[in-house]
Amino acid sequence: MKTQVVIIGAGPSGLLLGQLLHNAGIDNIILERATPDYVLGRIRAGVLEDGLVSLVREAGVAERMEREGLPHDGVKIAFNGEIRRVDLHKYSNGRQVVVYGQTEITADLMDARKASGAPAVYSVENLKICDVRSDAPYVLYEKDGKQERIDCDYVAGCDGFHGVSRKTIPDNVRKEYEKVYPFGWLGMLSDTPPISDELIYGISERGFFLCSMRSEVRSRHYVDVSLDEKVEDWSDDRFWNELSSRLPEEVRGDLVTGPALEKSIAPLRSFVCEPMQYGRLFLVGDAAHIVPPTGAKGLNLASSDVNYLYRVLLKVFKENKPEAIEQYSELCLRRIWHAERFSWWMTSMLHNFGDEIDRKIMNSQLDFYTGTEVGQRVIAEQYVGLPYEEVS
Ligand code: FAS
Ligand code: PHB
Repeated sequence: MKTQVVIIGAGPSGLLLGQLLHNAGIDNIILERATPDYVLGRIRAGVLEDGLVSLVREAGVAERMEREGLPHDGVKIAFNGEIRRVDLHKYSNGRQVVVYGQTEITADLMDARKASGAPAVYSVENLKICDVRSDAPYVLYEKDGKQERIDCDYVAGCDGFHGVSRKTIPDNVRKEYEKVYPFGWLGMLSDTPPISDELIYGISERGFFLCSMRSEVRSRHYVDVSLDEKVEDWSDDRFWNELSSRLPEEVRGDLVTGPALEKSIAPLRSFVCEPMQYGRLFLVGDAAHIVPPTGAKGLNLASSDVNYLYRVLLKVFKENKPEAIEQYSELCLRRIWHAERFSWWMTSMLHNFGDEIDRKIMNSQLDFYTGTEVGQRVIAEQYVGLPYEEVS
């Protein structure tokens, strides 16, 4: 088989890229090692930057997001027992975020892929990326025990942190940067009404909490836990009691508890791989970078990579500018490092690292950045998302 772009991975990166390329008449195939149900079963992000919202609209897959997504003009931050609101709309020059689950976007993109008739192969095994330094790369994989080969012009590695794409770049070419945090987030999804009409991030004596949502009747809550915690040791009651103990007095009475639909612990890390391309292989999304979820950037960074690779491939295939690929990695990394810093900064302010003077300094940072116009602007600009650069 021959195609123009092989996309490895059918998470949000792969599906969004595939839809944009298909709409532009650029042939592509998506190869995914899991089943569709497994991909949809992973509960992850919930907050969409305006850049991602625009890209989903451009892909023609925005109908349900427009109908069910919740536009948010502000976000709340609780510390020292009080809650302060950051006016995202005012301090990002009129922009906003949309609360709509990654699972929903993935489902919408899967439906669009199926409706388009463009190929997506699930449950592939032993995938190998070959000859990416040549002008005729190819991908080998097995499906139902049969060896398959796809010749292509380019390979998009949208296969997440544990995929094969990043490791295809030789060790002596690849530089990896990593910071592992001494805690994880225990998250719970429940069909209970959110405690507030906007997200509340908070830090208490007992630790971090986040009260988020998926709709007006479905909530997503998080508390930070030590890395040796096991999700099976957290009953629903234990989770709700811990969350309640971390909430400021003024909202504690508004917490509605209920049975968990899903519960999981996610470790926190900052990670970047440079460069994000090697010959005709491009790394996209979690395949190249990871952020602690405190800044709601993971899915949104994947989306900006998709935007850049899509625009670069449009130059290659529609304007006959093969040299356009050279700018991909630098374009992505400029925005990635800003998001890495913001996510690290929000994590450092909103978690207890055990050092008393650190906590006092971080509370002073929270007081300044939530209590002044200039401080709110710094948070709002980054939380809503820095603009995408033009692709030349
Ligand atoms: P993904 O990991 O989503 O998708 C990669 C796909 O490639 C997977 O379907 C995988 O099965 C497939 N794959 C892997 N190896 C393959 C191979 N060899 N062959 C074929 N396919 C292969 N972000 C936020 O913004 N907010 C959050 O709250 C948040 N919470 C998270 C919680 C957890 C537990 C995790 C792991 C991540 C979280 N993230 C969050 C980040 C997350 O949303 C990612 O940024 C997002 O899934 C990135 O999408 P992809 O780049 O498509 O990678
Ligand atoms: C979520 O709703 O899952 C969520 C929201 C904001 C974050 C992280 C997770 O920063």
